[in-house]
Amino acid sequence: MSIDYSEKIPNNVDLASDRKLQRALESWQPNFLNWWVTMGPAVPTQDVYLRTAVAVGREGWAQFGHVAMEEYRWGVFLAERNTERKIAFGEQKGQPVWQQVPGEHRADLQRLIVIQGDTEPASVEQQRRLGETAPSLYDLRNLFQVNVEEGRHLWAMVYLLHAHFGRNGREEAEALLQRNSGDLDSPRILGAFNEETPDWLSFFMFTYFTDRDGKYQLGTLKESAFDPLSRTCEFMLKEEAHHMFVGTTGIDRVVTRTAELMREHDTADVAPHGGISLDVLQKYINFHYSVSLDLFGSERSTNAANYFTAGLKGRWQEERRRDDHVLTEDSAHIDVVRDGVVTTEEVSALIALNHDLRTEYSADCATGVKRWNRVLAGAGIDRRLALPHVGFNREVGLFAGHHVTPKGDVVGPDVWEANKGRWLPTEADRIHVQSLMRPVYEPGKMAGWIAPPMKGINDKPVEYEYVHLA
Ligand code: BYC
Repeated sequence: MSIDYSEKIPNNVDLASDRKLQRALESWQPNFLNWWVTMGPAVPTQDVYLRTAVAVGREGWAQFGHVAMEEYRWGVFLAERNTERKIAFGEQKGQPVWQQVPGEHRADLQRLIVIQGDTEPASVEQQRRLGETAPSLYDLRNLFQVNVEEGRHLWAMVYLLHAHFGRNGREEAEALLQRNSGDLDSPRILGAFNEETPDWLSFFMFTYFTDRDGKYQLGTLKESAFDPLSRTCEFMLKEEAHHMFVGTTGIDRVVTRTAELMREHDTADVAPHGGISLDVLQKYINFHYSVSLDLFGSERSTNAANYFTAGLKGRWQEERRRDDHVLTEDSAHIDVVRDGVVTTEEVSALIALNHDLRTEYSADCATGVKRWNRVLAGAGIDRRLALPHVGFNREVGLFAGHHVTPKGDVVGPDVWEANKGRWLPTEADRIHVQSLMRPVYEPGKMAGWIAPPMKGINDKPVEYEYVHLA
């Protein structure tokens, strides 16, 4: 079914045929719009060149055009239903997927949907003020694109809560607008979503590392036996790809500019020349990667085992795995700290599913680092960037409570304290990065700490007027 934009809430779920649900969502809509105005992008615009979903099929699913933010339309879009779809894993493997929530899995499914839903508006809140210091109109446009789509992903989860979880679901949908990133009394659920995104380097790191957790978590929920959840995640993943593109190419461009400045001035200390040094970039990588690893939960998790066995949450690319998809007989190795060193421990594969997902994620993160190092090599610079050890700076899981260096050595609190400033951004680093954040709003112009992108959006030139400011 195509998307009907003449409706108050554009959708491809035939909302008009369910008056009660339609009314419930229409009564949530003003609260969402109010949240967007108070917590969404702070910079006033006339219009922004945005991608809007117009269909859910493979080809031509989106259209581009300048849109006034007051007229932007968020809607409910699910990937097409496959009536043959069967559960791919767990104890009900091979049975038809569920169109309704089974009573026994109601609480767990609701929890997963609420956690997923909570991250979406959180990221918009974290990024609220970035528009005031965008390095170019191209980047400002990308920020809006990411933000409107995170807003739509919130709609996706709210639709599921309203359509399938009754009064409880409606209450949770309200609560999604009431918790706020960093709020002391009512914070967002997961740690990384209460951290600030105070500057554009943090934004690119966030879209590279934290949005990538989104990709992996959505990938596992796309496998879910609860078909509406699966279909909504499938479509969300389509939109998500651009968010990671923003992160990958954003960091590419910072590395490129840093390399240029290093060569031009023959020094690694590019700060006096308006750049971001490789040392600082490495520290930001260390921070954002470690905080994002915490989002995978504990390496040893009975929750994860139960979700899998019940069919609620699968593995990354479940259907491509060559095993029985039930895993009751399988084992896996996870990293643990024992007797002051990092070692591995054999556990049941089911218990290790968060670890499995995290490992897939880490391998994906490494591809970006390779890219950035190619930029450095191409510029004739010997220094390389690297991901820190998975145990570094962790607050969730088996490494929490241990001090692990970026190289993977377990150290005492004294060594940690003495070296923390070499491994993680210091106040001085953040102040320096902040000092570079000056808005550049002239079409085609770039801030001095970042190289221009290779090309513009949707075949438009880089100097295209992507945003008309108010
Ligand atoms: N912070 O068995 P455990 C995205 C709690 S990002 C605080 O280890 P489980 C996006 C946990 O609740 C993707 N608490 O974990 C990106 C449990 O508490 P209870 C978001 C945490 O349940 C950028 C206890 O610790 N989606 O989309 O297997 C921009 C032990 O839990 C944390 C999802 O996460 C934490 N980090 O796994 C926009 C998918 N981690 O119940 C968007 C849905 C764990 O004992 N969520 N705890 O009191 C899940 O699949 C899982 O709930 C988790 C945790 C992966 C988060």
